[in-house]
Amino acid sequence: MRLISRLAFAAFVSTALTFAAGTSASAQEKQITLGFSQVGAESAWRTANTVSVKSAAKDAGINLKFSDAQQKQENQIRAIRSFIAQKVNVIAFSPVVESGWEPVLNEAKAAHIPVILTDRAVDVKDTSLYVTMIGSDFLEEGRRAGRWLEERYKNEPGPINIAELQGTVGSAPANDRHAGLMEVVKKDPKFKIIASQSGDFTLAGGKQVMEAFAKSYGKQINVVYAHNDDMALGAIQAMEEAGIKPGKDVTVVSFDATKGGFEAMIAGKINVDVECSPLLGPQLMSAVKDVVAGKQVPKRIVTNETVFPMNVAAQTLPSRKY
Ligand code: GYE
Repeated sequence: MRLISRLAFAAFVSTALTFAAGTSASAQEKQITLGFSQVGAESAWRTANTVSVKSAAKDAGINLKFSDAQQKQENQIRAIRSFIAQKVNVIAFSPVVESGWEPVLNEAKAAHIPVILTDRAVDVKDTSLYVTMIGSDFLEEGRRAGRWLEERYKNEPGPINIAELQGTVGSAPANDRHAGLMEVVKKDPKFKIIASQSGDFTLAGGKQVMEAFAKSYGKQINVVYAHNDDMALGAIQAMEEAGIKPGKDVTVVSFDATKGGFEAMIAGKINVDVECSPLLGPQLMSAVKDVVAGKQVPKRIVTNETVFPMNVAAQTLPSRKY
């Protein structure tokens, strides 16, 4: 009896060990490697996006190779080529600008590595060069801001002079946030864009451009239309230094709705913040898994977003996640 049970126990242990070894080996074989090329670290939005991608990869058990392009397209192209050489399973990237991607995307296609776009779009004729695009509808964001301005100034004769702080030249959010605003305001000639320049989505850039705008146009400016919160915060500093009261003398419209943007709304310095969510990591990881499993994914996955006028800022800030 004793001998039999000892033998049975030994057999059980050895089966269990073989089984455990077997599963861990196959789990390792199956681990997905994702190469991700990030734009840079230009804004609070971007920092939150990076955290979201890294933590979602960890949660999903995906091996992430992360590369920061410091806002330069050539660095992104180099990173993508290196991901191809490393034979990663999937490549994802947030393209700094819209144009110029065909050659490297064709290289990925030739290597049979699927590409997922996150956050920003590319301008390519052959849309089979990427599997899906996950991110916001920047054109709609621009229209939302435009509609808010229409409503805000509906009882004023104008002219309403707008100074625009654009994001990175050639980037999808800069192109589309500009186009969305134009769609709405060009219907009403009282709205005039009197100045427009890029502050590259950074606080320092926004401040510098606003200093120049304040010098050239001073009190003529009715609205500052900043393509993101960081530039709006920089512009606020420049206005205050120039003796202009942001939020009062000048209506400040911004995008992203980061905590910094909310704090400025609570302080009465940003009048409206159009939301743009950077928390794309979980959606990206589930798309990566689906693509590797050969499942069909939608060509466009749009983030759900809203608009926050300054009067809801105080009650909303505690629930903000970025
Ligand atoms: O609005 C800005 C960031 O591509 C949506 O990039 C993103 C933009 C975001 O630098 O803050």
